[in-house]
Amino acid sequence: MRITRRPVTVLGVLWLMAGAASVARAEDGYDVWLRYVRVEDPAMRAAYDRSLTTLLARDDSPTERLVVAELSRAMTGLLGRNLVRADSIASSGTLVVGTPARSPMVRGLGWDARLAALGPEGYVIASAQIGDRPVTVIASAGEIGTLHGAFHFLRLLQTGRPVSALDIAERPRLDRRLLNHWDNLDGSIERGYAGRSFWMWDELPDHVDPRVADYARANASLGLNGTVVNSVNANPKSLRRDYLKKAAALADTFRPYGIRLYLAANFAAPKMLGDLQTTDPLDPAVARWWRAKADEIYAIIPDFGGFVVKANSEGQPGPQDYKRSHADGANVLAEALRPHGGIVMWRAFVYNADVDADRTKRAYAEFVPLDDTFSDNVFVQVKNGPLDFQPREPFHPLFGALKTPVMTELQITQEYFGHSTHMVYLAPMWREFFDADTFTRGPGSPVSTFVDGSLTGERRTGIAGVANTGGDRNWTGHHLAQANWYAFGRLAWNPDAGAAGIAEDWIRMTWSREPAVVETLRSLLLDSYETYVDYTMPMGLHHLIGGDHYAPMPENPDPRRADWSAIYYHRADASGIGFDRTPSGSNYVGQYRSPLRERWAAPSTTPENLLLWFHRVPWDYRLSNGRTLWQGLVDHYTRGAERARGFVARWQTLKGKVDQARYAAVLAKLEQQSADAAAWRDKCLTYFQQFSKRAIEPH
Ligand code: GCW
Repeated sequence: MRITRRPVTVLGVLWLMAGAASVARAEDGYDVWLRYVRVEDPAMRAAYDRSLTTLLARDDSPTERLVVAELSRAMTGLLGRNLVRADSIASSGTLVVGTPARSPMVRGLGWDARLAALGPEGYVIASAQIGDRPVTVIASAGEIGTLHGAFHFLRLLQTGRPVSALDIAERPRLDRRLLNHWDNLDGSIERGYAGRSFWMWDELPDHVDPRVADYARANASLGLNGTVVNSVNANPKSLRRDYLKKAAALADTFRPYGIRLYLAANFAAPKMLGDLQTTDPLDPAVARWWRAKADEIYAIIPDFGGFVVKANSEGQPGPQDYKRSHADGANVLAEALRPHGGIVMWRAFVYNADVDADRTKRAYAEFVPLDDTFSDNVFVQVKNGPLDFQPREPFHPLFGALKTPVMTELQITQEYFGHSTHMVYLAPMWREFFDADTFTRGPGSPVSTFVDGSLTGERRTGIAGVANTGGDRNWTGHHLAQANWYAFGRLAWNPDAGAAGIAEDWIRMTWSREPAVVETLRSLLLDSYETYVDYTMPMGLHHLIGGDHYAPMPENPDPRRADWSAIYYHRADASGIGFDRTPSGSNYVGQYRSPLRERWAAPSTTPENLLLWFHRVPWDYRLSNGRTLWQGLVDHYTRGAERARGFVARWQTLKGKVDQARYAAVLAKLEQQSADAAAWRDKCLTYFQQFSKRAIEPH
């Protein structure tokens, strides 16, 4: 390459200065929401300068070093200067960080009981007075809590919030907050749309890619505390000694960030790794194999979290291959992990078209009778809805039904949401899920209270998000899809957090604190979920896709299995459309408690956004707004496609207000989304019109 040096012109200098003052810094999305861009607002600057002069924190342990490094990086970015390190409180504006065990200053505050109540991951961030000096304290019973607290404190600065009169006490509402990676050992990622796996198995354990630490840092900033590094469609090799050593290198990198490593286990591993003739969970040799395997794992990874298992699901081996139950299967692994404190997350994503006329019923039918028979370190891992991460599903009837601890599974990667091409902010959907009333203890028993254990007094709680990250420079393919990783983490910490507030924090940290940017981008994000539902699968339609799970394919008659097709779900013909799940149909509604089962058994008392999920109705069925069902479908599809088109113009108002590189990348994605939305509308309406035989006349 030939490099020519050009003299710097006056114009060039002016341009550079203008650039420095605005947003021209080159951005590629790698820094996610931890960009630490200079605080420009003079009043804010002055306030932060007063509150933050000195840092009193130890850096003798790996986690302490991370805290100090993070604060230093952040202050250098946000304030343009580092804090002065001190070992006593010599000036106003000291930031004190630590645990009572390691910091005499924190111990001296007498907060031990309060900190203990918040647990080793929780923290207090408080303005306090030490001697006659005003200080800010970030304290926790555990070092990981100080890391979480530091990230929370930095969020306040990044989002432009005051830090002078703080009194924050936080503890995670859920105990286990995991990402599940569907990464294969060959580097491919099932349902991954952001490049290849960044674990780089081939290079492990000798070389750990620096991205692994950056990933752990991003997760720690959200308070996540675990990660399953391999796909639930598990290659048994991941349990082989050489792969365990590779996993250990990842675990070592995660550890100071408070993140534990878990693995997906293949149920047939005892056989497939070549040792045994059977994997029958009741065979003593099989139990011995798992015990030895667990002992081996903990010798290599002392804080190993446990196994997630996909068994007897979509062709995966499982205990039913030996006529044993899911509980028999889960328990043999659980007993092996028990002495070491590990858990089993046994997935409830099971269905069997040969048995059920409606596959959504299978998990409940299978697991409710087994409740009470699982070992106490088994969680049943349940997807938010009973089918498979569709744009809109009712909450899975196992929420509120099981006594066995439940691990909630959400999907962050946009398998059914336009992959990494469509902007769909998923927090509003997750909010809808958490807020849904299960009626487990009468009215006012939302899913969130079941998930966090407060409804039943359950202490064993957890949530897993199927990750949307990959080796793409910006991690998630679409710059705006980072918001879903972020939102998942915030909701895992507090499942009552609001979708709008999370979006606003994320925008301020990731894009800009300028009100026009915050407003525009927040409204775009918040509109995106319902818009996506409108132009793809409104009113409770589902699975109108083919093999790639991306393009509209309502005509899809999957020859492999009926319940992988689209026609099986919409059932459109001349008389109407929809899946009858009432007592006169599959009676899936019978799996819910009263009054839901009665309410959802009649079209008139079913929310219209789930109408065709529960009912088969004629094309002229009257909606609450007086339009017919057919007209309603036309309205939804039309509105969705129009809104998606409008996203482009709304985004264009941000030109020059956000950095050019990300601006252009997002614009290109939104243009594609707009075209795809029109295609969805046209494809679905013309397809269904063959049956409805009615005109396409939007309102
Ligand atoms: O969502 C579906 C996906 C499969 C996935 C499966 C599961 C990992 O299409 O790719 O397999 O669910 O959750 O097990």
